[in-house]
Amino acid sequence: MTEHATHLEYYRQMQQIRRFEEEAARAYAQGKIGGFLHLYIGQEAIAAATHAALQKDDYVITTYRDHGLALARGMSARSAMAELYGKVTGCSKGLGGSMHFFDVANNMLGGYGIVGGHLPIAAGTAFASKYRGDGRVTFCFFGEGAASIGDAHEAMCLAGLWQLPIVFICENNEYSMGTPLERTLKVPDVTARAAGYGMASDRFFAEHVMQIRDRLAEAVKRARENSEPTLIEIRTYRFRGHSMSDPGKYRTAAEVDAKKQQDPLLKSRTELLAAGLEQQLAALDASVEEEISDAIRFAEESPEPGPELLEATTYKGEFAR
Ligand SMILES: Cc1ncc(C[n+]2csc(CCOP(=O)(O)OP(=O)(O)O)c2C)c(N)n1
Repeated sequence: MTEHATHLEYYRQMQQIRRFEEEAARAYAQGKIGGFLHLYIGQEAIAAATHAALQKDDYVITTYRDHGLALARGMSARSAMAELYGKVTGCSKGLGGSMHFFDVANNMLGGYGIVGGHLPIAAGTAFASKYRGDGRVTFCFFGEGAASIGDAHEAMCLAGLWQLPIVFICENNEYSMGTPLERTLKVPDVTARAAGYGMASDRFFAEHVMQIRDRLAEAVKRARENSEPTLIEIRTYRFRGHSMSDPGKYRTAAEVDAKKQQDPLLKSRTELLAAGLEQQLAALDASVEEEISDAIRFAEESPEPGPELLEATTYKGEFAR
């Protein structure tokens, strides 16, 4: 594949996530989606780069801000949107909602609402891979607000001690809800901790989808070939509030506008336009619009889960798919 064709593919992925979430936000405002809704808008390049850096059977585990990574791993927009709508056709049969996306077929193992609580689970999947010798790599995402949670420390201690094939990725979007990072971290460099865990580390700003892919690929190689863990901190920014109920009063419009100028999705679009790929971009944009409209239609027309799911999902563990 040429460099342009690859870039176009990543662009489509980022655009799909952006448009999916913009329409989800609209449906939420219309009262069609309940519960929480944490948008990933501004951070899409990390999801697209993740998928590019990983193989199909590698594991991804993340926080409640999970739509982008799920879509990038291959979850259909239909399944994702139906989950937001609480419909039985959703990835978690409409019982989980926005924070609890799960997709066994694509090795996307959640979607967790407890800050930092999923890091030990990720260490567990990486331990299983090492034990089985299956060559899989686990990617575990969390925010800088989770970096000081006890579970995060325990998971990283064990990953370093046992040299697990895992990459811990702190998506530092500068705020934990409304709290800026200088009020949650005495040492703002999260990767300074890697030495204490006996791990390699990397730290960079999310500037371009290709750059992120290449930096992630270095850590994947370390994990896959040598079973060595890595702690990565990616500086990024969310353009929307923490969740839909966040009025965002803790930051100025000027700050958000300045960050939007550095939007990796916008950067890719500008570059692809400069390369003369206007027609290809228009075709991709149109196909994304069609996909998202179809997902909304599908979600709206799907039935809600019924009481027959109660037993199966509570007692028998037949829920996996
Ligand atoms: C153990 C725990 N404490 C508090 C909360 C409430 N809470 C939800 S999100 C959040 C902020 C987390 O920020 P960060 O880790 O930086 O991730 P981001 O939302 O920025 O992606 C908090 C405190 C929670 N869900 N779990």
